[in-house]
Amino acid sequence: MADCRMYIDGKWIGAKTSFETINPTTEKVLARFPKGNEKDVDRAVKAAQKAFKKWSKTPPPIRGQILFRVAELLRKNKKRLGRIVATEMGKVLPEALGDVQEAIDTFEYFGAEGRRLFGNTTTSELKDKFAMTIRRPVGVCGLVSPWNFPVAIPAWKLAPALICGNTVVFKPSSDTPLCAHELVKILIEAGVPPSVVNFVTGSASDVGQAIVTHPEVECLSFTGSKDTGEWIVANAGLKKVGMELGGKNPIIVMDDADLELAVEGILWGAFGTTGQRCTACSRAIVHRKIKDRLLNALVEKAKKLRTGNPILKTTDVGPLINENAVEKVERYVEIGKDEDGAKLLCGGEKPKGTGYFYRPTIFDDVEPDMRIAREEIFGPVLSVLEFERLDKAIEIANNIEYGLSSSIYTKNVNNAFKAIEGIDAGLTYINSSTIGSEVHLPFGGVKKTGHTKEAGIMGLDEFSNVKTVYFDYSGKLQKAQIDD
Ligand code: UN1
Repeated sequence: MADCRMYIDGKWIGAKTSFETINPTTEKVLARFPKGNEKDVDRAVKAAQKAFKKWSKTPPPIRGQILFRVAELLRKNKKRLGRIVATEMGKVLPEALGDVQEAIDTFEYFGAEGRRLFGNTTTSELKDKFAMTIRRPVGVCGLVSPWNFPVAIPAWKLAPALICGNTVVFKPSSDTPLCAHELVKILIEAGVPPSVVNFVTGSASDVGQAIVTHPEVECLSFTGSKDTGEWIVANAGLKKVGMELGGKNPIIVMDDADLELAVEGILWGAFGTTGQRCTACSRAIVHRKIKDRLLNALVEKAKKLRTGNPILKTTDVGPLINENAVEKVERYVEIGKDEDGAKLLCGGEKPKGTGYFYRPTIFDDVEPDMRIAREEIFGPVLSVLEFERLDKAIEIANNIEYGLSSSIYTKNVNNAFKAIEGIDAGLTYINSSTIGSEVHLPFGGVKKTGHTKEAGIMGLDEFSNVKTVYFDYSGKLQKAQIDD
């Protein structure tokens, strides 16, 4: 069993105590990691601060070359890393390889930003005066990442943070430290200078809290639960904070939709990654006229999905991340069964044997105000709701506190545009599922999902400060708003 280390101030180091990362398929220990503490965070922040001076002055195209090398090494190691993702996180191998691919794309995208990092130039009200904006690094960034995209989401944060000239303290989820560890090793091999990236493992209450409250951390980027996000906002003081929190993402299916396509999209959105994406489809809002037909096909296919070892080609749905996740799903299934009127169509149980598995589960006749229609379950549970008019479907879609992803299946272009305009969400897909964003487009939500955009050009905003520059070459005092 691997005994792994943290990476602080350019050195791999251990700690007095450790914790274990578990394979959710076998429930066996995969690796041991140091349980870092406040002191480790402080050393990491000080090291990052020291490294900031040089790194922030390194020309962005040179920083970009290092990011390209990271992408290259990720590509070289894609198969190996994909297997680690599938083993430690539990998503099926093709998706695990996709996770690594998303990281490759991200490092390439932001590597190329080294030759752009555009600001704006504009006019001035006054003569002989020039005005522009430039991007400046923020400083030491604390990156706190989740387990569900254990390579891709750290990449979403690391790549833009580094290209903008920041140095970082990176705390991975304690459920997937091994994936993060492999990524950090690649960053170092690619030539990221010592102390520019510091990697501290340990609990949220020790390491996470110390990062969030550290006075020298200027910027925080967090992806995870709403409750933790709220705690961070309340405790981060005046740091620049980026948040990507939960979702309860709807797919609306109109009576004019291609039903086969809609069924595929719902299955993929609800049960891909075992429902453990912020973008997972957890509500299907279906037109009354076609609901029975759609549900027959959906339930038939959901029943056929095979749970099992994510490495095997014969597996469609891998395990949940840990025992707590299974308990949470079980709790919500009980809530669903107790909610007056909701009908369990399939699933609703744990298959026998080892591993944190749960059968793909569908509830019909769910009403918009039921808890299973409003709260994030983060597992393979789909609630089906019914509507007759599109404006009502949009109202149901919006009847939640989150606003991350959404989708509509329709052949009518007017319906599509009404959904684009009407649904309160950061993403709306037409005739495809709620999952599968691409790295060169902004990703993020509205409402209680948080309002940060990651990825795409807007992904730079989280990790840079815009400076406005006025350049007066008139040689005299000119007064804006006063002089002609
Ligand atoms: C997440 O679940 O937090 O759009 C991220 C998608 C992926 C990213 C999901 N590209 O489903």
